Amino acid sequence: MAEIKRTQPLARDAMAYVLAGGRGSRLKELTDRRAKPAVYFGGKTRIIDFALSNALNSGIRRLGVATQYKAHSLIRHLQRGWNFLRPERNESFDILPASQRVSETQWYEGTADAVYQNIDIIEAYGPEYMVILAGDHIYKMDYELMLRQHVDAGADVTVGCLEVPRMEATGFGVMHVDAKDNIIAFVEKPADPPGIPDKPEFALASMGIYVFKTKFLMEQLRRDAAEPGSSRDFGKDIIPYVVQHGKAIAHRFAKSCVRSSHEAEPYWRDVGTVDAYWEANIDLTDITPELDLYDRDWPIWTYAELKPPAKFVHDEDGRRGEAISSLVSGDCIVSGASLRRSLIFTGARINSYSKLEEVVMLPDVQVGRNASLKRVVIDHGVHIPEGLVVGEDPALDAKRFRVSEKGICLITQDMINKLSTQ
Ligand code: ADQ
Ligand code: ADP
Repeated sequence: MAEIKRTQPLARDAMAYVLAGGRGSRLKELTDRRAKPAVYFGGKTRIIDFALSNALNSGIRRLGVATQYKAHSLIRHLQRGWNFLRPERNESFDILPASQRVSETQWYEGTADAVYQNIDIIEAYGPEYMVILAGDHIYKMDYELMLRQHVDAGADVTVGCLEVPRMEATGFGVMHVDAKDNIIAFVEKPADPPGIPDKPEFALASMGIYVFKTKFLMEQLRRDAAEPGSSRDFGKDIIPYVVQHGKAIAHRFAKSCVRSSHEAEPYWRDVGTVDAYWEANIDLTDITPELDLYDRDWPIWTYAELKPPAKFVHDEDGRRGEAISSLVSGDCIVSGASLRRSLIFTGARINSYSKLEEVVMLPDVQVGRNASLKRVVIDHGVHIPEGLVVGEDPALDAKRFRVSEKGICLITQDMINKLSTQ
């Protein structure tokens, strides 16, 4: 009789290691006090919840998060929301701030250093595979399929990739592949990105996510650490080296993206600029958005306080509090104000005669009476004064607030405080 072999998903032997130390400076004041992975997205979640939920939904039960830049808000979120994995079930969750564990330098030098400095912690868990993830993208992906391709191909590294318009690829690692998706060349952030041979207007861009066998990765990190002049970075150092000296393969995002029945196209967004951030959030107000947050097969976990439901009330003059084509989170009160195509995080108070259109409002914002806000992003905890009008006079908006290329206004409390002195 044939022997029955015990098999288990590769994800059970993997650790997901999320790089969450980057600043994300193109998000302007939204990342003045918090790292990009801690920025709110979609009404309840933060950006990092997507990579972590993907790992969890893929079956990975060991998670590590390397933090660095302005990490307090991120660490607080992780501690409150993600600390449920249990060592006695062979699970782990580690927050790994840059802390001079190995080197003399205070910070992680580059993304590879953010793993290298924690080698001992990772090796103590003994995962067979490492799934290295960026903590700053919005997407749903099953990493088990990427692990499977890595193992089946006998690769040294597997790099997640997607097709992007060629001229948008200057901010990515760009690769050349052969017919079997072996990576034959990799250039980090090329000024003139090479196109895909049969699709010259597109380039194959690295998503900044990698699968390695742990043993191989650690060898590479130790080798790189002894390399003078290395910037200790995956995109600049480790990946180009392995492409040249080993077997590197490309894993197409389209193969393992997880889509609900509503989603037409694979969804991946960087949300790295105020315009992209505003647009991706406002897109969620569409009738059938490109990203389905209501997908019960692939839930995006987060930390959320238990709060009372959102409430819409008539004001004392009988004016309706209403929201059309909008997402309104718990603990919000909309009183005699009207909202259209807006996304409101928890704890908002929006008062009479105010009109909001295409507004992304982070938690705990208060809007005074008679305000009129169009195409804006409002930071956490801002108090919008009575009668403030934004989105009607571009020249005036530019004097008072941060206005993006596409004319989206970003409003922070510091900017509001300065209004009274102008
Ligand atoms: P970049 O987008 O430039 O390129 P990078 O700044 O290296 O990304 O950040 C990658 C991830 O690591 C982010 O999640 C960031 O928060 C985090 N990070 C950055 N510096 C860190 C540090 N010192 N410690 C801990 N975490 C840190 C990378 C790749 C490209 C690829 C793009 C895709 O190098 O090849 O195309 O990601 O977005
Ligand atoms: P979150 O990102 O969780 O919404 P906040 O927006 O309240 O948090 O604050 C972001 C970060 O800035 C947190 O780390 C917080 O401790 C810090 N912070 C908040 N207000 C101030 C302030 N007035 N001065 C300095 N740091 C602040």
